[in-house]
Amino acid sequence: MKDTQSTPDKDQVNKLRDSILYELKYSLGVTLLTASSSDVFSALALVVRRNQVDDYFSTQERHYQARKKRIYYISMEFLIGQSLRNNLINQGMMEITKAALESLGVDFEIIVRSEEDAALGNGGLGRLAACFIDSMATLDLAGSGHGIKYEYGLFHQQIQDGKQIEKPDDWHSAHSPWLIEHQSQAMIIPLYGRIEEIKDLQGNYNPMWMDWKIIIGVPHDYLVSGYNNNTVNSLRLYSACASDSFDIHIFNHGDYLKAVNQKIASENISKVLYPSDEILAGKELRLTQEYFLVACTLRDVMHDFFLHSTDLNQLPEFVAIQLNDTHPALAIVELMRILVDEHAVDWDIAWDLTQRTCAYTNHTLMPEALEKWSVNLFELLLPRHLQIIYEINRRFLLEVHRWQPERTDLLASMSLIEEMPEKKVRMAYLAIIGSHKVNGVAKLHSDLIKSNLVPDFYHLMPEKFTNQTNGVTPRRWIQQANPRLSLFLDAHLGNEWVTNLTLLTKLRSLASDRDVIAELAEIKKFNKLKLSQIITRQQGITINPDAMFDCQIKRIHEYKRQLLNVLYVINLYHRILDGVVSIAPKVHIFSGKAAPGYAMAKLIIQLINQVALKVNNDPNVNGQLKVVFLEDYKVSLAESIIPAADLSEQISTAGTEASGTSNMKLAMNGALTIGTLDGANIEIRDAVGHENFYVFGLSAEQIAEQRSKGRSPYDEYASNTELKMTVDSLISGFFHADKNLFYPLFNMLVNHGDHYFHLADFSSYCQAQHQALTDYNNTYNWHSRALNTISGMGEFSSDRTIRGYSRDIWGEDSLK
Ligand code: 26V
Repeated sequence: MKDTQSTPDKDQVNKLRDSILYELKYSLGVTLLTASSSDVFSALALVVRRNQVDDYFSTQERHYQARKKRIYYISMEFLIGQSLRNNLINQGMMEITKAALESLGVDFEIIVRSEEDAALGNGGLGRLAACFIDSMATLDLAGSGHGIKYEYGLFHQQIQDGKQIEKPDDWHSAHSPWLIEHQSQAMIIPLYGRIEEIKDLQGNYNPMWMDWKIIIGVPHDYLVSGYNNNTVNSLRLYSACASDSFDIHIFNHGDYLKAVNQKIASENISKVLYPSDEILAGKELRLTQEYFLVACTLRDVMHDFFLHSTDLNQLPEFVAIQLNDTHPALAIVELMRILVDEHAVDWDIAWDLTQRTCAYTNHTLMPEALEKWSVNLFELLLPRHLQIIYEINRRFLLEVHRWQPERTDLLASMSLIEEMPEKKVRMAYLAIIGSHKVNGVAKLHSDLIKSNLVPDFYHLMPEKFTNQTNGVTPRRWIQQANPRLSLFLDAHLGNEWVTNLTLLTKLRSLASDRDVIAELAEIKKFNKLKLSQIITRQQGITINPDAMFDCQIKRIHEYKRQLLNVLYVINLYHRILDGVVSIAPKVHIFSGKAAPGYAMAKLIIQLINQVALKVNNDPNVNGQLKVVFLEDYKVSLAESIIPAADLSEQISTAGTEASGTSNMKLAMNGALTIGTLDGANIEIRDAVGHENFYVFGLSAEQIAEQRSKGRSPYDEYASNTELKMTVDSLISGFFHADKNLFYPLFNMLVNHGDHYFHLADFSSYCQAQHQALTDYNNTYNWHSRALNTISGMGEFSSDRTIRGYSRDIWGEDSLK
């Protein structure tokens, strides 16, 4: 069942309609009359899945016959969002489905919107993984994602009295029509236990991992369709299930209730996704999750490999394992254990094979986000793996010594084990030495990895370090999110842009065509009207759709500087009240979640909401300025905000945002950017033209210099009257009766070093904002620049990124 023409074939439509009715009746036990929207969604999804299954088997067979190298993308997070619309687009079923639902008298939009987001990720890192599996399938790579089937995804955010409240996200995965459970492929994962130091028959040291407990991993396949190419790959999500013999001793001793309790505890492993920025120290469950994912994936890796070969020396020819951050870095150790302990491969050979198979992507320079796990915890949970890590480290430090015999300090600073204050395993170092490639996610970030994060590792093995600038899938972020823009692109470029995004450059020749610009302006207006309706529905705030929509949508974090944005809003508000400025109407839209334990980020949310309350209800503002905080940011909400944005806020302190990906999504949809020279912003600015990017603030180099020299935020505050007035209003009672409420923010800025340089960048930010607002008055010119922005964004497709990984890291040559 595929769309072959724009008006779908009647027989095909009827066939699809019958299939939907069949699934409603026989899988869901309802009739059309009694079915809810979510029943119809499930029935339709089952039909779509059936189509995918056929393509899946033929793809697997084809890849197997071609002896293609298999790519295993291991990630603790896959932020999928909704799948129905995406699968209909990629499977070429959109028009038929619309017609079939219409013939049933069912509203297509209502059905699509009734799907719950699969929020198995925190933010950029998880969404990147989701874009990558889409691109791997579209490029017909034999690439699968491997993750955990969390029962609870990222928490839902509610705003009560301006404050964030977290609610559990039970996404009913047990009933998801997209997941195919494979009980018959369940695998046994050992944990805990002890090491018995014994010798084998030849008298060689042969330690045995004994008395372990058992967890069962059950794989679930979520099918991933490529765009219009009949390729279907999979995302394998493993859930943990207790074994009857989880702790055989307790059962044998007859303590039934204790044994059952332990069973329940072991099922907790796949219960919930950890929110990022949570302090992980002592979080045994998180380390267990990481090992569980790695152990299950490697069972699959070895199983698939042995279908092709029994010669383990060929492993790197058939297998590439990509580690999405250090979270799955234990794959390196698990692979060593499998090779050395289970297959008696010589250590040096095993190490060479492991390095040639694995590669590691770093996603952050923030020291607090670098994983370190206590040695004691390792000892308890994974005693054999700890031994292997020690042996890897012993050999590595010998190499360091041979490299720089004089520099004895390196033996401590480069060791996989941090000694003080508590013994810990440095996961990033493990990932670096166990991989043949280490990549950053934007040029600046990749340079900073080499110069600041791990310079000694870089000098020891410079050939390992590379860059792969992030990208996003145009199927979801243009075609699905912005159907009108998509039609506009089809009309002016033909449909090929969907898989060859660099064709967007052809738009440049249209940037002075008044009709084309009017068309683009109309599309933006339509998307803004739609978003205004969502805002009114959710917040009861009315928005002028002609106002400039200024959007900052991402996790709330001090380094991303939502606070800088609010300070500007406060300043603008004061200036409107003072009658100093009369501005074009403007709406500042924020959306994003703060980690539940991150007090400062939560306070920033509260500040945004208090400022919104005051500004939106002040008659003196006269609707010139509105502030909106949209609650419960998620992929599906992003799809509504992004097409409606005029200005994209990418204002992190230079040198802190590894890449950013909302910067790409917003620019592709025609927003101009206001931003710092950070992450991928630098490459975006070069691509879209400097005249379409409002750059401001200190550079990463200047920030580093000021950090080492020392600066005085207090002087910056005291010497700038505009800034002082703005910052003082945090504690004047202007925005909240409790003057002390926002004192921690004031204190952080003025007395506690303003670690993220809000005060230093404030004036330059205000200037850039002012320029953008002035320029917005020239409507034609603005939309013409929006068109130029879109035309420059071709290189930010995740297809380009995946080609880069294939070529430079995976050695997969089918794409050449
Ligand atoms: C840390 C932790 C620690 C606590 C447990 C859960 C958890 C989950 C994630 C993280 C680190 C997150 C790192 C991250 O998301 N980096 C982002 O990666 C994006 C994709 O490369 C990139 O665009 C963003 O700039 C970068 O912040």
